[in-house]
Amino acid sequence: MNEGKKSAEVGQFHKVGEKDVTRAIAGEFSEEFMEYADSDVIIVGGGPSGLMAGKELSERGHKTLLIERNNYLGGGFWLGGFLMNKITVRAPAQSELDDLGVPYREAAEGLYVADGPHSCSALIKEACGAGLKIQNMTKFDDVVVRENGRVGGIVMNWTPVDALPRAITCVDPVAIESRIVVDATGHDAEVVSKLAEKGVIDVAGHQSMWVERSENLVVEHTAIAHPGLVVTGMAVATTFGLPRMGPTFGAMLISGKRAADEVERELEK
Ligand code: 48F
Repeated sequence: MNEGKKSAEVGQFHKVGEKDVTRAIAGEFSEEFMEYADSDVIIVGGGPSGLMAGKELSERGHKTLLIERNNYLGGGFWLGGFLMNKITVRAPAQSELDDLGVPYREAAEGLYVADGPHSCSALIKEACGAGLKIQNMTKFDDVVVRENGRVGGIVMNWTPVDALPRAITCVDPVAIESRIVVDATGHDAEVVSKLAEKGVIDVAGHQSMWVERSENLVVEHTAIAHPGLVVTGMAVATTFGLPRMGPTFGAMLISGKRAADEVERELEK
């Protein structure tokens, strides 16, 4: 019998001190933090599009770090809409659920419905399994710029620090570098909007809902938004003034894949 299994069965855990637990966590975290302070790709936002882009890039061997402001990953993928935890995809995107091993049912011709928690956890598992590294509870604050305004990384701070009123604390953020940054922050398109604040880029704002058109358009427009910056998911609709789509997720998953292709083309230059 395997020794670990035997110990757990009899309730005898290995003797380890509190300091060992602390050192294990802090040591592992700082080693990874040091390593990924210089990445091939930084993805901002851990919703369906960011996770899919991260899974693809990691599978293809690119050193990729995903930043997420929340404790949890998944963004809007846990819930479909209106606090009802079923998600939909339109054909042909059910093949993405097949690839993730998620069961679904045909609700109407070409429209498939699946369980939100099952779909979201399967994507997270695949992304982490592919080697994607995650920095959660971390909020994107600003971009790092290089020659000709090219994006060369991000400025970030811990979410709890960022949430504190300035009157209580002022803690400078830190910056990390990458060859490409991906804006996967959903409706707010936070990275693109930060460049817009400085007058570097225009943000059109997304249009009213029109599911028939929006999914195709979001995938088609998934591209470089500015040198060094690729945009994916709902951030594409906000950047380029496309209609929103509501609780259907096929375009988010396929846009994430397309973003990975765009990033790869840039990395090869
Ligand atoms: O919103 P979100 O799920 O974006 P997405 O991948 O998918 C959109 C759909 O969920 C849905 C839809 C179409 O089906 O309309 O809304 O485009 O995930 C965005 C993630 O980015 C994180 C946020 O917490 C969420 O998990 N995020 C947003 N701003 C920041 C951030 C920030 N400043 N720093 C770090 N993470």
